[in-house]
Amino acid sequence: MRTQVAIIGAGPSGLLLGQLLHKAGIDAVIIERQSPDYVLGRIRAGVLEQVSIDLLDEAGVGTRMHKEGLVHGGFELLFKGQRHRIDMNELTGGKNVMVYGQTEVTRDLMDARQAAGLPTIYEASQVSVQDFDGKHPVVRFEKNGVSHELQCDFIAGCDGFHGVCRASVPESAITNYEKIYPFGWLGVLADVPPVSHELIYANTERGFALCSMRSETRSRYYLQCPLSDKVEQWSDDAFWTELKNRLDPEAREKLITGPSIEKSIAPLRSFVAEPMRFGQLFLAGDAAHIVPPTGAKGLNLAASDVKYLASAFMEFYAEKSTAGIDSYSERCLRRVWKAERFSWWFTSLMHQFPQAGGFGQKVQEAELDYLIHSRAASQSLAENYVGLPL
Ligand code: RFL
Ligand code: PHB
Repeated sequence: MRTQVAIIGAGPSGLLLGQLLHKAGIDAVIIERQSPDYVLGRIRAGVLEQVSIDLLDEAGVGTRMHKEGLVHGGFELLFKGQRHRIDMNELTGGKNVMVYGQTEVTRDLMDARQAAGLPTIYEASQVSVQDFDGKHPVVRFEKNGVSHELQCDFIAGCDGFHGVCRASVPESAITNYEKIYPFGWLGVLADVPPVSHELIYANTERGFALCSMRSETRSRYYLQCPLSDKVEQWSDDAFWTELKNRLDPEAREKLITGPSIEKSIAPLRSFVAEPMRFGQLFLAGDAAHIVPPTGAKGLNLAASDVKYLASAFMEFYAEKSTAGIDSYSERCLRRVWKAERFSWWFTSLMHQFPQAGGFGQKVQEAELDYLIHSRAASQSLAENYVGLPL
């Protein structure tokens, strides 16, 4: 088997890259370890920046997003029992975000790929990437017990944080930067109307809470929890009771509860691998970097990597230029580190840290107070939240 670009991973990064390359007439094969249903069953991000919206449009998969996605021009910060609105739209000169779940983005990309008859090999095992330091990289994998070899010009490592691509790079060629947070997020998805029409980020003495949504009838809520907690320890009742404890009186009153349709705990981590290119192997999305979800940047960073990578490959095939390829890592990392900084800062501001004590809580409240009363500070938050320009 031979193709121009072998894409490892059919998450949002891999599927979006595949679609953009297809539009540009570049052949790609996607190799994915899991089944399509497994990929669609992972409940993750929910907020798209304009840059991501534009890219999904460019890939020709934006129709349902524009119909069903919810445009948000602001969000609320809750602290000391009161909510304060950050008017993103006004503070950024008219910019908004779109609330549209990662599951739906993935489904739209999968449908488009299938409709175009493009090759995706699901449930591939023993995937390995080889010879990417020379001109003839190879991907080897097994499918239904049969070994296959895929020859290509380039390998795109879109295989997430636990994938095989980053792990295949010699240790001496890569530098990892990492910060682990001493808590996780317990998330619940439920078919109940959202408590408010905008997102609420809550800093409370009991820990952080987030009220988000997927539609007018489906809510996504999160609670900061100890890393040692297990999902099985959290009944639906216990979740709703704790969420109410972290909300202001009005939201507590309005909150509609119901059976959870998904419940999971995710650890929080900041991580960057540098560089993002190794010969003919390019890392994109979670394969190269992780942000804690507080700023909703993970999926959006994946989208901007893919934009740079797709245009680098287009330049190479259309103009025989390696300029885009050569500057890929540097261009991505400039944006990545800004999103890392923002996600770390917003996480630090909103969560309870075991060691911080009363002093830490007071400093957070002072910063939140500053944030809502200083236009410069709210503007900086809004500008980062809607997404920095490419
Ligand atoms: P993905 O989505 O992890 O997809 C990678 C794909 O690669 C496959 N794979 C392999 N395929 C072949 N061979 C191998 N050896 C392979 N190893 C792995 C995997 O099965 C998978 O299908 O990475 P991608 O495409 O870069 O997309 C990135 C986004 O998924 C990610 O940034 C966000 O979801 C991060 N994230 C969140 N971001 C937000 O903005 N808001 C959130 O609320 C939010 N919640 C989350 C999250 C990430 C989570 N993870 C990764 C644990 C919640 C969780 C639980
Ligand atoms: C979500 O809806 O899953 C979501 C929204 C905003 C975040 C993180 C997660 O900051």
